[in-house]
Amino acid sequence: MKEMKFETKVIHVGGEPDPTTGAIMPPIYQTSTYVQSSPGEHKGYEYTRSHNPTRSRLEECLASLENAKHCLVTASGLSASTLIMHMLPKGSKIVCGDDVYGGTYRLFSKVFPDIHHYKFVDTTNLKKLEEQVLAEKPALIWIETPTNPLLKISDIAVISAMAKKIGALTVVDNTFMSPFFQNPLDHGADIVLHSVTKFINGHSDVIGGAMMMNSQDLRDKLFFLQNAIGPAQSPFDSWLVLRGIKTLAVRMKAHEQNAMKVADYLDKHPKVERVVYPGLKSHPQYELGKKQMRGTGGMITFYIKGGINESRKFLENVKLFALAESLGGVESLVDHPAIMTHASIPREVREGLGIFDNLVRLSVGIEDCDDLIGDLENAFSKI
Ligand code: P1T
Repeated sequence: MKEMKFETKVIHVGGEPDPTTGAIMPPIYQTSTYVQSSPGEHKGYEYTRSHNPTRSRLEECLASLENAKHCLVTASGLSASTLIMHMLPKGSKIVCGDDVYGGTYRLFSKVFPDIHHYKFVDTTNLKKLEEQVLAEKPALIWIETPTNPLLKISDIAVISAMAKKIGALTVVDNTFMSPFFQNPLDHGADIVLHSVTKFINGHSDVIGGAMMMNSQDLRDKLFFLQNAIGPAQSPFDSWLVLRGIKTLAVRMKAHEQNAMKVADYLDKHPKVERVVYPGLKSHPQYELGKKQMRGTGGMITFYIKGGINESRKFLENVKLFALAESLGGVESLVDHPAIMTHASIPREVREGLGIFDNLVRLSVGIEDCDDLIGDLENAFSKI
């Protein structure tokens, strides 16, 4: 059969009817363990921390969406990141993008600094990055692209090639684009990581993570650690993601359509200082985005004219946009990175990057766009 298109894979890979009953929806194997006929003789499943048939279906689907040979689904995005860090020999050097999710920054700067050495650098500046990589000789380069929350775009192909030259691994956190808009392994990355909690699940009812890779060796090392350390996703959560993922393609198109209109609206608004959205020509890496992404996604960051008081007024008055951490669900969310998702980054570091008190992040949902813009307009009128 011809290679299936994305819209078909999300529904059919891992979504095959149950062979024993014909049930069109896969069963939830809500079990912790599996019966063995003789010690060590089983049907490939021993214990749900290591394997579960519902999770295996999700892994099969996610691997196909990232054009990967393997996928491991974990209990959260951060637990996937943790496993990658445990895979590196003690004392490894890691070059990490300077603008990453606050929880990733916290993990690297507060949990692992006694084990590894981290350098946070601007991975959009390739010349400077190359100098730093050649000087540091890191074991791993970690990029989020586009970044959370500033939506900076890094060149996956160039950075992966740079890493390969010195024998380093490249990890790309692809959470913001989802596999629908970007496939980092196709550009040379070694591991692609997702917070499944976000667009992949899409319904704000699951926490999960995933790592996709082509190397059997990387897969085996990470699988060993997942089993040994224990952050496995529950069968019910895997089933919910299998359900949510079926609409990933239609949802991503709708997120993008709405986000483009909202970005245009904000761009013209007299109370907005600056809008950052990969679909706006004013985005500093607009051309690179067009080269490595198939779309521009549902995330927008903008600066309100003023400071914390103006931000608070705006955030207290939105109604459809819920003021909450997280992103990527069908419903629109709004976040204040400095106080909420990126609070664990020290103020001077945060402000050095451009995460000020007047920065607002939108996860544009798939509601009617006029209703969303009406909600924003009403909140702006209260400032
Ligand atoms: O929340 P968890 O599933 O553990 O995923 C962590 C994570 C990893 N990578 C990126 C790019 C992320 O945005 C996140 C989680 N982010 C939020 C909760 C947030 O509101 O930004």
